[in-house]
Formats: sequence, C-alpha cells, structure tokens
Amino acid sequence: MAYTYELKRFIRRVEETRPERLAKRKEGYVFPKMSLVEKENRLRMFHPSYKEGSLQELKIGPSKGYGVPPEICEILEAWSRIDPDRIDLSKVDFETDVLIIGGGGAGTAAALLVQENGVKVTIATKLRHGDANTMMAEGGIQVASQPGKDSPYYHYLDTMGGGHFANVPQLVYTLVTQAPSVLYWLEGLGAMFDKNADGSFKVLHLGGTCRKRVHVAADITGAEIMRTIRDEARNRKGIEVLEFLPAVELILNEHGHCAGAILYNLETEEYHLVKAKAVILATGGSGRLHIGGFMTTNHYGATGDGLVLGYRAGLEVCLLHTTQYHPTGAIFPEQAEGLLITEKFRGAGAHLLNIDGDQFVFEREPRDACASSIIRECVQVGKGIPTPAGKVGVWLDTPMIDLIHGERALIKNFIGKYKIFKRYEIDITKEPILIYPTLHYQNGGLKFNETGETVIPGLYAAGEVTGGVQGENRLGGNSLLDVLVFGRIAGQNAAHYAKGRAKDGRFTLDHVRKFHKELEEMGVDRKRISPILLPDYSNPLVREHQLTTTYEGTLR
Ligand code: MEZ
Repeated sequence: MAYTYELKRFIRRVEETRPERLAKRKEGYVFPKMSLVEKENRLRMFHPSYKEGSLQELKIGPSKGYGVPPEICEILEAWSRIDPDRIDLSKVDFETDVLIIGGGGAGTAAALLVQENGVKVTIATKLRHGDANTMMAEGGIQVASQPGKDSPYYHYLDTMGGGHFANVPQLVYTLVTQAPSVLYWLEGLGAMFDKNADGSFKVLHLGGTCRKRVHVAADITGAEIMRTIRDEARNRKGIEVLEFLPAVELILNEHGHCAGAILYNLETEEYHLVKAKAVILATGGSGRLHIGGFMTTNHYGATGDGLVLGYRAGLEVCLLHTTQYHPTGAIFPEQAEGLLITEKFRGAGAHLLNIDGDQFVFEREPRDACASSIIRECVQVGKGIPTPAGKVGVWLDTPMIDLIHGERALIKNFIGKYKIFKRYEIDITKEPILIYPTLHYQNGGLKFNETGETVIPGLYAAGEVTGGVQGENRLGGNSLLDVLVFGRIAGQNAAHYAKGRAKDGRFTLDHVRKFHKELEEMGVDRKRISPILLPDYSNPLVREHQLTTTYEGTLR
C-alpha cells in the first residue's frame, strides 16, 4: 500500500528540512551523542526492559529467584510435551556421535567442524535447514580486519561498552579474537562480501562501533552467509539433516551426562529417540514470544525452545533481563510491521526524524539507547507520526543515501529493502520509511563457557540460545559473528568429547519428572506446555473450540 495522502503531507516536512541537513552533513556535522548519564536516564525511563513490571521472578528451576520477561517465565515454567512414563527409552530411532539441535548459522557452522573432526553428525531442525534468524540478518558481521586502523582490542571495548559491561569477558575475548579467522574461513568457502575496487573489504560503522568494522553483502549478509555454509554442509559427506523434527526434550544418562534428545515429527506427530555421545543446542532466540507485545524481526520458529530444553535439564539462564528492540522496524504498511530495516541505512547516513522533519538522536547510538529515544519522541515528546492503523512512528530518511553517496547507491547497497518496498508502491530512494522499535534479539540465554561447554557433560551450546557474549545489549553485527565463532568452537569440542570423554549409560528422563513435581507443587496449569515450537496467531475465541492435540500438548 502506497503512502496515504495524509502521510505524504507529513513527508513534505522531511523534504523541507533535507537540504539543510544534507549541507550540514557535508560540512561534517553530526547530531550530538548522549552522555553516559543521559543514556542511563533514557533507558530507565523509556526502554521496555527497564519498565516497572517488565520482569517476573522464576519460581522453580536452576535460576529460581531470577527475573525474566513474563513471556519467558511462561515457557520455562511449563509442562513437557511428553509424559516421561510413556516414552520407551530402550527404543532408539537414530544414533549419531554429535546431535545438533537447530539448523541455523550456529548449528550449521558446528556441523561443519564436527564433520572435519571425523565423527558422525546429525542436525535436527524444526523447519527447513536454514530457516533461522541468521538467514534474515541484514546489516553485517563485525570483524577487526583493518590492520593499523582497527584491532580486536577496540572491538572488545565496543562490545563490552555496548553490553553495559555485563558481558562475560572471556566470551567477548574469544568472540573478537576469533573474528578474523571466521571471516577468512567464510571467504574460503565462497561467501561474497562487498569489496572496494582494490579488492579490500568494504567496512562500515554501525551503532556503538568506534571503528568501521562491519562487513556486508549488500543488505542480505545473513542470507549470503547461510547460503554458503548450508551449501557446504549439504555437499559434504557425513552430515545428516533431519528437517521438521524439532527437539522437545533432552535425554540424560545415569551419569548425569547428556545422551541425546526426543524429537517430534511436526507432520506425523510421532516421537523419535536420538542417541548421541554429545549434543549441541543451537536453537536460536525467542522473538516469536513477542515480549512486551512488540512485533518482531525474527523468523517463524524463534520460540525459545533451547532455553526450555536446557533449563529443564538443569542449566541456569542469565542476562535475559534485557531484550533487544531494534530501533528501526517498519510500521507502514501494516503488512510489513516489525520488518527489520537494517541499521546499515543509518550507518550510511539516513537520519531519524520526527513529525517536524527534525533529528532528535544521534543515529548510531547503541541500539537500546536509540530505541529508547524513538519511544520517547513518540510517547513523551509527542512528535511521532500517526499511521492509518493507529500506530505512531518516526521517519528514517532513506533518500539521504543517494544524496550523500551518489545516484543508485541505495539500490546497490539495499536491494533487498528497495524491492520489498517497491511492492508496496513505496520508492525508498525518494520517500522515507516509517519505523518504530521491533523485538530483534534475545540478549541472554543459557550459561555456557568459551569452549562451548555447559555444566552438563556432553551438552554444548552456541549462538542466540546462550547468554554472556552480548551482555545487556548486543551491538549490530555481533550476532552473525557470535553464531559462527561459537558454533565452530562447540562443533570442534563436541567432536573431541564424542571421541574421548563420552561415557555410555542408562538413559533417563528423571530430570523431566523432577521438574514436573516442582510444577505440580507450584500449581501450574497443566495446559501450559513448552517448547511451544510455533507461535499461535489464531483467534483465542476460535482456539477455545479447537481442543485438538495441538492445544492439549501432544503425548500426555
Ligand atoms: O546484527 C544485527 O542485528 C544487524 C546488523 C541488524 C541490522 O540492522 O541489519
């Protein structure tokens, strides 16, 4: 749907202020950055994670007493999809050395490393191989690849600062020092990053970076990376991929080691038991829980399944008390609501503007500070732009890109978004995009260490399901890096574990029984079941009359 007459009237104000903003930019003017104190205040007052009532204490499980968003509490404090007494643990359906749960960036990178280490590997994925947030990532991957100008030292400081120094230092050290080797590994596998005429990498700024360090493939960087590693995995011998088979429970053995998982066939509703010497949780994030009622950039399967599996098996969670809201999610047209509008636009000079066509925030503040400023402008200052659907947002002035970088620069660097908006009869080279913060990333997750290990022997984790790398706020470009660095590490170490330390033993689901007992004591409704596997967008009134297995749980 093209902009309405009313919105076009508001766009005229943006056009009026544009020549002066452009002239100032050419003279080197940048909107003043917030001081640390201003940032803190803005977060406290406007960031959804800092709002009164945004957290709920966990009452059971390994992180009892810790406050997480109520939507996360709901899935962590829930009954299993399975009744442990009805699962025959003597009947093994699949046997492998390393089972990887999740077929996105972290899982696929892990699989390649397991395979290189000469043991059998199986990826079990909920949807198709590659249906994941990695595939949808747009604006790039941070790597300090410019000797003399940048170094992992600056990358470390930016990442810690962006995360409010709540990050686990050893994890950040590993992230930034492994980054260059990951970039060259990807290139070696055939990933095509944007380059300068002399063959060097094009690098740019995103929010919170003190050096230009973000490497991109236009505005489809995640798709390019996922294409590369998925093709590699599918073409190598020895990597088995099970699609539409999400894991619903981990299996431990009598020694307390992880020994496999129960998978659920989405099509036939059958359960399958996978025996493995080591398991890697790489299930991604939880944007489809729509924390705080926000729209999301996340893929359809991002329902926090790995958090549930790990928590029930005994892993603590951390850093889930803040959620990342990406500053720029589309809010017009209605069917594009929540869609990621890459931060790269702001890195390239697109201004954030209120209804008067005025800037109100430095565009490259870290995400939490930038999102809070947009919310403030709409909610408190009252200078947001109303949409026909009753929402309020601000402008992202995309036509600045061609004015700064030359004709067709936008089409060349943002072809993905240009095409999407063209379908709605909006030409973003000429008209700005209406945006509002959108739920983008699970900052925290399961506790793990820099070797990919968790406290359960044989259980590894990597990517968005984990907590500690990104602190309380992830910087743009650090999630693609996270999945690849820690996916590879988990793959390598899980393979070594499978070859050496893994210890066979009798299977058990006693951890599920124990968890159920706590739920019983707490009086949790038996209809609260997790992992939820897929978001439910059906009308609640219709749902009440659909007492099918889907809503009653499954094998119960
Ligand atoms: O890392 C991200 O989340 C990222 C770069 C997103 C984006 O704005 O494109």
